[in-house]
Amino acid sequence: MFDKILIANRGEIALRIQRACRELGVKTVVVHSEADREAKYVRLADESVCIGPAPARDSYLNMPAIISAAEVTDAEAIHPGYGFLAENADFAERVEKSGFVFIGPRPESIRTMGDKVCAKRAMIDAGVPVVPGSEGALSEDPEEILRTAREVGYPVIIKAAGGGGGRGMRVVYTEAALINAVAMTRNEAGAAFNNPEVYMEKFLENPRHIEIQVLADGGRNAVWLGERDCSMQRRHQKVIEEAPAPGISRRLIERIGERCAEACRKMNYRGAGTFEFLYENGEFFFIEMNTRIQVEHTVTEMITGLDLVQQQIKIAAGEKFLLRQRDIEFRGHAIECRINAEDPFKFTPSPGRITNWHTPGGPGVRMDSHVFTGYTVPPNYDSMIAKLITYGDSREQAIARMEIALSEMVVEGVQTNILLHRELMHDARFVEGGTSIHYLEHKLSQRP
Ligand code: MV4
Repeated sequence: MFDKILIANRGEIALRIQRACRELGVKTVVVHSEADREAKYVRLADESVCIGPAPARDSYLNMPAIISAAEVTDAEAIHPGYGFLAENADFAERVEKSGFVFIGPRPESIRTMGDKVCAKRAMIDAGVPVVPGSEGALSEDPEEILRTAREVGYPVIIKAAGGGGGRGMRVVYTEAALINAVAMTRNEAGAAFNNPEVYMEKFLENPRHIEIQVLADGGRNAVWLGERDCSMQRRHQKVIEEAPAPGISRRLIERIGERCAEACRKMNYRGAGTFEFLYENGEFFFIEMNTRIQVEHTVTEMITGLDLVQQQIKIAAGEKFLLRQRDIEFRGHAIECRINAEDPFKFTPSPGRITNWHTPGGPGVRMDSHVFTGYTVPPNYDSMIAKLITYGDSREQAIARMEIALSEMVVEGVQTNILLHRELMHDARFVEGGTSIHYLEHKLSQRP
C-alpha cells in the first residue's frame, strides 16, 4: 500500500478520499486554492499545499503546480477525484512520467473514452449495445450524410466526437435541416474541443439515463456493481440518483452488466469506471463511458457494502484484486439528493457564508459534505455543498428516510434546493419510479 497520497481536488470528494486513505493507513496531502485555505478538510489532512489563486485554471487545473506539490511532499500517488483533471489523459500521462501513480485508468483508456467515436467503436467491438447511427465519424460528403440519416431514420442527433456530458450536440428532425446542422455542430466542435469530428445517432425521444458501475484490475478481472438511475436531471446536472433502477428487469441488468465487465477485460481497463446508457422500451443503448469515480458512487456503495474509493486506491497500488462477481450482492435501495447552494427558482449559484448548518441522522442516513457552520461557499466552483444519501430495505423506505432527513436539515446564509428535493420525494411520478430524463425540466416548466 502507498505511504502517502496527494488529493488533487476539493470539497466533499477531497474529504471522501481523505477518509478512505485514513482507513487504509495512508497519509494524505491536500492541494488547495487560495479560496479553500480555510476549509476543514484542508486542516484535517496530514499536509496541505496551496497551489494557486481561486480560479480553477490557476489551481485545480494547474498541472505543474500539482505535480510539484507531489514532489515536495514526497507523495507516491495522485487521486484526481471527479471533474477538474480527472479525465484529462495528458495529466494522467504527466503524473506517470513524473514517477507518480495516477489513481485511475491508464492514460490510453482515458484518451479512447474521451473521443466518443473511439469509445463507441470500442463498445461495438466488445459486444456492448450502442445507439444505432453512423459507423464512426460522419463523412464530409453531403450525399453520404443524407443517406446515413435516411438509414438511421429521423429524428437524428449530431454529436461532437470531442464532446460529452451534453456539450456539442444538435437534434435534427428533418432532411431539410440536416446539412446545415452538421456544419454548425462541426464548427462549434472545432472551436470548443479542437476536434471538428462529429457522428450521428438515432435520437431517442424519451429515454432514461441508466449507468453501470465497474471495477477492473487492468487484466482479466473485472466486475460490475449494479446500475444507477440518474434520470432526474436539469440541464445535464444530475439532481437525484438511485440504485437499483426501479422497474427494470434484473435479468436484463445482469446481461448488460456482464457485457460491461467483459468490455473491461477486453480493453484491459483498470480502476473504477461507468458505462452510461440510454434506456428506452426495454432496451439499453451505450452512449459514453466515464473513466473516473463519480459523484453518485455513494448509492452503489450503499447497496453493495463496498468502498469504491478504497477499491480504486488498492487497484492503483497493485494489490491483488480479490473481488469476484459471485461475491457481490445487491441489497436494499439507496437514493442520493445533491444539495446545491443555489437560487431555488432561477438555479443560479448562491455562494456565501453558511451561518447555521445542521445535518440529519438516524438509521440509513449518510451525509457526505465538507460544510460546517461558519463555512463560506466560494463563488468559483460547482455549487454542490452536500450529498445526502438514504438507504432502506425498499425504495419506499429510502424515500421515507430521505423525506425525514431533508426535513431535519437546516441551512442558513445561502439558498439551497432542499425544498425542491422535498417536493420530489412527494411527487407522484417520482414515487412511482421510472421517470425519463425530461421529467424534471417538464415539471419545473409547469410551476406557477
Ligand atoms: C442522446 C439523447 C437522445 N438520443 N443521444 C446528453 C448528454 C450526453 N451524455 C448524451 N446526451 C443525450 N444523448 C441519443 N441518441 C439524449 C441525451 C440527453 C440526455 C442524456 C442523459 C441525461 C440527460 C440528458 C438530457 C438531455 C439529452
